[in-house]
Amino acid sequence: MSGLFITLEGPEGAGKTTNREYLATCLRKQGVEVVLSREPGGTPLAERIRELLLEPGSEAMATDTELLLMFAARAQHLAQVIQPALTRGAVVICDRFTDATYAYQGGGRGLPVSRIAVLEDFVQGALRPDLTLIFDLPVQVGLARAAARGRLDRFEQEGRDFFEAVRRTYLERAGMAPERYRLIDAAQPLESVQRQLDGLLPDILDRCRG
Ligand code: Z5A
Repeated sequence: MSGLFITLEGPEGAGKTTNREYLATCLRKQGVEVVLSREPGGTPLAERIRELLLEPGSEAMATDTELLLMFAARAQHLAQVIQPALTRGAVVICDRFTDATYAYQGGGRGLPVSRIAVLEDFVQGALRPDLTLIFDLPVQVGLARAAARGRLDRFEQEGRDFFEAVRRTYLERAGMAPERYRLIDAAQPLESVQRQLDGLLPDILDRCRG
């Protein structure tokens, strides 16, 4: 038996956290076992790595350090949570995964795609998400939502160009593999975003049963 691996992606303030619960509730109503998680994080050890990554510190973090910490947290998360859940046939919904590495460390920080791809193969083997929902919205809308929450983390302190590159990278990746990606217009009011998710449910349920 093997489950279904769904990842939620998008720039800041796109509504992934808000909508992952909604999606999980819809699937659970249909009798599906859902495991909800997030990256970086998802296990106690990976959550400690997350703190290192998000906390604005006095020492600047080297770009390669950031990349390696993302994949260190991912290796732990895969071993402890994602792989076991998929093996027993559950649906895993993960708030960010390796597309975020391509978008933030690749697009945002400018690291070569080839370096990320090497680590992706090393840490994940052949595992890739079955379906990736990209919550897309204009950068300034997402940043305004994030700013309204108060204190900014280490990534949220980046400038507009960084987040434009992040968004562009997500859209480019979605364009290269349309069978895996679904774009959600996340600038719409919440009810409209959830209607878009409702529209994806039949396909997701088919994939669960397939
Ligand atoms: N990162 C990385 O660089 N490389 C990697 O490989 C990975 C991650 C895996 C994780 O922080 C950071 O790590 C992230 C990328 C980096 N960068 N940052 N910052 P995080 O998990 O805290 O950050 P996030 O994933 O961007 O979460 P977020 O900013 O909270 O965005 P969100 O989860 O998409 O949005 P939300 O929390 O659901 O909603 C934000 C606010 O908008 C909230 O007040 C909502 O009530 C509101 N909202 C949501 N939807 C709507 C709609 N439709 N209308 C109006 N208001 C809305």
